[in-house]
Order: sequence, then C-alpha cells, then structure tokens
Amino acid sequence: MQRIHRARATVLSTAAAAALVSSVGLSVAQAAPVESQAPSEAREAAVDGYCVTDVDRSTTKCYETDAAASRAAGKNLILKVWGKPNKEGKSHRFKTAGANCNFMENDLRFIKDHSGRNWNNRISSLKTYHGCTVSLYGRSFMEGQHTGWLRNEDRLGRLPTGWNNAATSFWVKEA
Ligand SMILES: [Ca+2]
Repeated sequence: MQRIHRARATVLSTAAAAALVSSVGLSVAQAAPVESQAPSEAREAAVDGYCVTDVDRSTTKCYETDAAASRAAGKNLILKVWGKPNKEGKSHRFKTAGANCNFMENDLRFIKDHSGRNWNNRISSLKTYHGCTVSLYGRSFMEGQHTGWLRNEDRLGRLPTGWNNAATSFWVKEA
C-alpha cells in the first residue's frame, strides 16, 4: 500500500489555509508553506547517526559524527542527502566501488540510520559527486512523479512540484 506523504501534506495545508481564511480572513497565498509544516523536521535533531551505505554490498554503517562518516565514505562517495534544507540536520551517504554513478535505490524505507529511522519522505537537500546526477521518485521502484536530474539542491521544497520530504526511491546515473 503506497501513500505519498507529499500529497497528504498538501491536503492538510489546504485545509489549514481554508481554516485561516474563514477565521481571520487571510488569503491562501499568506498561509505558511508546506515545507515548514513538515512534522518530521522538528524531530531531526533528536535522531543519532551519520551513516554510509555501501551500494555494492548492500550494507550500511553509522558513525557518531559527520566527519567520521566522511572518512568512511572516502573517495567513493557519489551521493549525500540531508534531513533538512541547506544541507543541515542528519545526513546519509551512498558510495559505490570505483565511484560508479549507475545505480538505483528502490525503496528508501530500507535505508536506515543508527536509531532505525529510515529515509523515506525525509530528504530535504542533496549533493552528488564524481559527475553523477540523481532523480528522486515519489514512489518505490522509481515510480510516481520524479524530479528530473539533479546535482546540488539546497531546498528540494522549492522545486516546481515541491519535493521536501517526498522521495521514496531514486536513480543515480552519469550526467
Ligand atoms: Ca526532511
């Protein structure tokens, strides 16, 4: 059973905006953006773990600090994602043998940090390395809506269709 968090958040936001309009006469345009209302953002700081997924071995190891995770990923780092916009909050790295750009992450629900928290509907900013690009998808196995090819995004919520906390799978390839 699939449920796209982004769609649900939009519904809630619209309802909230309607409530504001009826109670205090604010216009819909003045309602707070969906991005700032994401309930998971407030919890980011409490979650421990800076992790590295070795794509070829399908293993993930977590570290106490971002610096330690950086050393573990080394030169084979191809994608880093963050839980908050502007490359802040907890992060997760993906590395491949020889920094090969071509791979697919079918379901971010299985990419978990130290505490067991997964990365589904959580990514808010990202950066690729070694000339790789990434496209995010709204559903598992690269289905649903997608972002198109990205390399460095500080605020996924500002993409045309709003991608803050909305990715469930992704595809990485060479630019
Ligand atoms: Ca997030």
